[in-house]
Amino acid sequence: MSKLVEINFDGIIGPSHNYAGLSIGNIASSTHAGETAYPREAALQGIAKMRHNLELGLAQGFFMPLDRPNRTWLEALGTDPAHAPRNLLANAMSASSMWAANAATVSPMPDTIDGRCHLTVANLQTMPHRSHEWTGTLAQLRLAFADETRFAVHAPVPAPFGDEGAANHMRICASHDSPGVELFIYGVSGGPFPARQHIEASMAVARLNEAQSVIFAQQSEQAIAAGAFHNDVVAVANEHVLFTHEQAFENPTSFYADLRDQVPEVEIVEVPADRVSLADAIKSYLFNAQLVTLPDDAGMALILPTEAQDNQSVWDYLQELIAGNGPIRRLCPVDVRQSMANGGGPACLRLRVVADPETVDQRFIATPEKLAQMSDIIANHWPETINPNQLSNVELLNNIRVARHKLLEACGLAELDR
Ligand code: SUG
Repeated sequence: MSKLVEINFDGIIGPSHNYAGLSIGNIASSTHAGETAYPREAALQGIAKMRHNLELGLAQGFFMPLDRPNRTWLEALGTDPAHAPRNLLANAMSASSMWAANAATVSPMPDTIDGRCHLTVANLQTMPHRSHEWTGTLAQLRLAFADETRFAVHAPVPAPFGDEGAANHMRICASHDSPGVELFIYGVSGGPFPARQHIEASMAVARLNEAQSVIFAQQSEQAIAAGAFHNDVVAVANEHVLFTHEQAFENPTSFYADLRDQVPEVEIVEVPADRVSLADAIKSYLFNAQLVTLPDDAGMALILPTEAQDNQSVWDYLQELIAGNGPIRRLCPVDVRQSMANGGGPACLRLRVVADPETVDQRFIATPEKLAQMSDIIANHWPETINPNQLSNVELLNNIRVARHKLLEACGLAELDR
């Protein structure tokens, strides 16, 4: 019998991780532009998060880093790593596929018309460095979810309709294995910053994914302008709980009313702006937590970045939250500082797929042994540091390629090497 559980697939932080400041509207990315990055430490932080989640009794998967620099993309632009202008090379080098929440939008079996789990790969077309991720992501998802009796993997919706995947999508349901209402959060305007998720794309994804119950809600302009370039920076949902900042949505009253109408048991935990300002929410990434259901009826936990602990008003609020009688019972800070410095918290690093783990290609499912093996490869082959002014260094480019290849081979996934 099939057992549907939530599996978190984390993007392994690739050996080309660097801070080139490519994401306008992402304050962390702009703030850390030009700094030296630590790819080895970054990837080991990611592995430690996965290990932590396995130890909590959660199902865990992973995706491989993509081949960077993306030579095919540079070739289509009439150049190559040796000749590309600095800015193009930086765009080709980004390890941004680590943020698997942007890989695809997932509508699991209980939500869909044909009873299959649908995944639509995101086009990420607003940001040049992310716009060429989808080819590698599509190839990988087609491998991981190859069983067409249970999964349907769709190519991205076409430009110019921007789609950022699961970072702008949530699902509210009684339990993971029961039918849910899918929430598609789009942006219209972000003041000085782009609204990356377009409503046309959200609607197309809902159709492709055959989602039966849907609500489309607008992300607040104020939130995007304050640096919430994705909705998952200001809201997160798990089963019947929506944990959100007061200023996340443009019309919260009508959105909450729709939601309560469709799912009467929904519990909305709204954090008031006078307790945690939008600025503190974005700096601490408290909503970019993984809100998970712990096994053995232990309630829900927030797997948060340690930055949330460092912020007094955020941490005070969270202490009160778990002391109360609400559904969130436990706080688990994790150190993903290398990813955070590029605007990616614990929730950005994972794609949630509700499925029976046995129906997924086992090469993508984590075990403690595999994580240990991956840690060894990372410790031995990932560059220790990368500064963005080194990106054209031939030896570095070669090391990055070899490092990824070693990981693919160890995981039996060398066929992903193009
Ligand atoms: O798209 N940062 C990513 C962070 C994505 C976070 N994901 C979610 N919120 N789900 C982005 O802005 C920085 C790259 C650079 O500057 O080199 C970057 O792409």
